[in-house]
Amino acid sequence: MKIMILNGPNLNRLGKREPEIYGHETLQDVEHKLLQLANKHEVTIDFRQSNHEGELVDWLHEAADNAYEGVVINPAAYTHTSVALHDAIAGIDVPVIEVHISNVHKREAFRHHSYLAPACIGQIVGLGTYGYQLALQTFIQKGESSR
Ligand code: CA2
Repeated sequence: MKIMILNGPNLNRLGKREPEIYGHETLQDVEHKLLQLANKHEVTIDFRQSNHEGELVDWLHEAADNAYEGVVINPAAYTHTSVALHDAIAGIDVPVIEVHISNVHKREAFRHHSYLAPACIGQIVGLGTYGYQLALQTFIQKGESSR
């Protein structure tokens, strides 16, 4: 099983500032934990980050064209702005789970709306970087129960 894990703008800076909101882990730490989980289940993960909206759109298309079984995406600020990412997710057959490290609903009003959520199978919010593990675990379980 192949799962793509996508991270949007500025998440390459995770762990380097605002630890009170996002914690101390870096994106590399997050990837490392996900790899440990994936390896236990013979799952391949493809972990990527981009600061460019179009690149994230291209990767969603790639997930569909290359028969990935799921995508986990933290779209970061594009969550609240991107019709292009909504349309990309709505236009592929691959199930997508949206993850946010922080509880966006406890923050500024502009973070309360997600353009992507209606196109995703689910959303995990406010559980820190553990949200990525929960999302991956969801796809692992889906894969194992469909065998
Ligand atoms: O809580 C989340 O995961 C967010 O997707 C993070 C985005 C924010 O725009 C969303 O509203 C919620 C921000 C990503 C930037 O993250 C940084 C973390 C630490 C240092 C610098 C950037």
